[in-house]
Amino acid sequence: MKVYQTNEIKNIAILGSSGSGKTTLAEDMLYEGGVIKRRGTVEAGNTVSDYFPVEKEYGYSVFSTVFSVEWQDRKLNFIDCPGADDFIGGAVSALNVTDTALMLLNAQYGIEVGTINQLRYTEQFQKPVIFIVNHLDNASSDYDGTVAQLKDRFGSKIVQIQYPVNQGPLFNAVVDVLKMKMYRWKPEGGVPEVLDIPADEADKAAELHAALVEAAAEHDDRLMEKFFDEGSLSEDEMRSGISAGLITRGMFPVFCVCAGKDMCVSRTLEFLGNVVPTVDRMQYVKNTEGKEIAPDSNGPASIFFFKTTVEPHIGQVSYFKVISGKVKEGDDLQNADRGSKERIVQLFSVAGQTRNQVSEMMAGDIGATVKLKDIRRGNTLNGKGCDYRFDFIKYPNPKYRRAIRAVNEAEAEKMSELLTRMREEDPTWIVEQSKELKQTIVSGQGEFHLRTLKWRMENNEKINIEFIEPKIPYRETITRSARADYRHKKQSGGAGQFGEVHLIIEPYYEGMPAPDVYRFGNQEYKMSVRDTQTIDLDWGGKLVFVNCIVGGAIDTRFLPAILKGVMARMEQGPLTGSYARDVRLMVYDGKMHPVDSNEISFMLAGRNAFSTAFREAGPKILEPIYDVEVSVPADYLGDVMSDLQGRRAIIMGMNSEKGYEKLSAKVPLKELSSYSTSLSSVTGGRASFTMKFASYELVPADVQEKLLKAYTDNQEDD
Ligand SMILES: Nc1nc2c(ncn2[C@@H]2O[C@H](COP(=O)(O)OP(=O)(O)OP(=O)(O)O)[C@@H](O)[C@H]2O)c(=O)[nH]1
Ligand SMILES: [Mg+2]
Repeated sequence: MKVYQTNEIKNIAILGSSGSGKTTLAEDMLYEGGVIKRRGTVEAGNTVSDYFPVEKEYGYSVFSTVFSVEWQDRKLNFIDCPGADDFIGGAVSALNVTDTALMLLNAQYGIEVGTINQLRYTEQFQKPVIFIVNHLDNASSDYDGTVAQLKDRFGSKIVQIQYPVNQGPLFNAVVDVLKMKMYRWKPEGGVPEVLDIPADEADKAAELHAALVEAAAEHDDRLMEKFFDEGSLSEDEMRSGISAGLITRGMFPVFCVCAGKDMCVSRTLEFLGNVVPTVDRMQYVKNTEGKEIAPDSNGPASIFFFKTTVEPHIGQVSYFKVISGKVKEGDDLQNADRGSKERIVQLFSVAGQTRNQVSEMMAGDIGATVKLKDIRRGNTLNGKGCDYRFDFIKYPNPKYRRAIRAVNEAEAEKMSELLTRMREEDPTWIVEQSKELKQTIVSGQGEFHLRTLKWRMENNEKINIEFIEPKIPYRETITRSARADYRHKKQSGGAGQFGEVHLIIEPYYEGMPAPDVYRFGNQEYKMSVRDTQTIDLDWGGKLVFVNCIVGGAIDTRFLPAILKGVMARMEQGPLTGSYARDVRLMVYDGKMHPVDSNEISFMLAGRNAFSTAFREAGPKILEPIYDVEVSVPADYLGDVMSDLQGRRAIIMGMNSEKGYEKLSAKVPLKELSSYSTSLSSVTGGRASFTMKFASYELVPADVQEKLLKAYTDNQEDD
């Protein structure tokens, strides 16, 4: 492949709901571009994309696939992205290194929840979008209904470049109102006949052509003037107007294809080659210092790695975009994130797992390399005198978690190594060795997501794993003040131990007044504060430890031991062994023994006095509450709401978004364990949700009771 200059390169993400036909379209483009001689099919498992065993097994994309097509002296770099919500990570990475999004729509279903989710990202990243309506050969194909949904959502920005003359199993013709021609295919697809528009289509074509001319003129003052003067534009002028409209997201063109039969794909490639903006015309990325970095091949060399995979017989393949400068084989570069040095041994332009060697790549280009020693996804390699770093890719929060363990304990370590590697390949995996829950927790985007991990572990790596219910990171706290004292005494031969601690505890809250007078029974305790230590607990919340000892009742050198004892109890709360938080504790009295008092004595006395007081202080369990946002078609709203209410959810609000309702609620994590699966079954996969940790709140009394009982039962079993 020749070396392409920045103004000859276009980077395009292929998006759309699962099953909309992205991988099939990619196959057609590779075929039309002469990269492959025969088209594979997803069913046969022989497409260029979807080459991982798990993708062939499941019949849908799990990872994004990079491929390039040379078209009319342009290099079109495509990234075929998974459409399933669970694999959204691939689309998020792709959108951050490409400039234009092709959004496929399945003409049977129109705008789906998957479409809406991905549209949100194109909006968030302000990417130009071209809509491609596919599956036109399907009996229930409804092109006009789909366009109507688009217009309902985007109004006059939706401009048809083509429309199908017929639909369903006999679909074979499209009218293109930019070229003002009709394209007709033989039933098996392939090279179309290019015909004049037949009379019975003339009016509709003319009307849509006029709308296209007007829309194209709108995005360029010079064209607008010409349009007002002459009422028309040339094809090239229309192209430049459309291109301008694309860049500003002022226009969303609509195309038709039948990817299944490779119909109208070469026409789409032609449009991409002619009209879609090249890298140099797009918004520049910003480095971590907020500086805009122009895709200038004469600039300093800087390449950003957005994807890595591990492939049989070659190991890690690292995919990058040349952000600035150029990269050549043999270059020595510095890893800006890890400080290590790397030599670029080989450079490739790729088509799935096929790699074509190239000698050099210019700013804006997307390629791959192998045999790097120490690269991670998100790293940047720079040439001499360049220290750019980039962190512009933000992945969505996880929404499905499970504890994972190797069926065969002996394989636990290998399993952890593999988890680290898989997280490297898919950034939406979060793997946490939880010291608190004593579990390895994997969090991902959904049940499918985890199922693919299991499949890959068992089939590719031959390690059997099982998912178990993850424990909930509960917290404990107190709701009123309490006093307790404890004497630890061991004086039966050998080194004696003696320590006595008197303390008062109360719930801690920000801005509370200094400790003063406390009344328990008919006794009053006046605190005189000597010293206060405020501890930000690793698990959230605070412990405020106040020395109110008077008259040297306890020597200050024993206070750290008392605190240590209290912290031991904070780490393993008296109720259910969960972390405790938000307590203020005043040590106000005690006793020492001149010989037998030592650290261990006061550590134990402190811990036990604290436990006693804690149990007296109206102890409560707190549970993690998450903010959940569900996007659901209006007709499923009722079911989704009652399902949420069955999960102790508090509905916070609702707003409509074009046929979709956006519901926000506060839901206990405990109730969200398999929410993604049940939401999908309640709505037939037509809804999606996000979740984010919000706060810790007291559990209801009945839940507390159940948790206490479960804990005691567990203790007895041990
Ligand atoms: N009838 C018909 N089937 C199609 C067409 N395009 C794709 N398909 C079929 O639809 C199914 C899904 O196609 P894919 O290309 O895997 O869809 P995708 O968008 O990549 O799906 P994900 O990878 O899950 O996001 C496959 O069985 C294809 O053969 C089409 O134009 N007509
Ligand atoms: Mg696919």
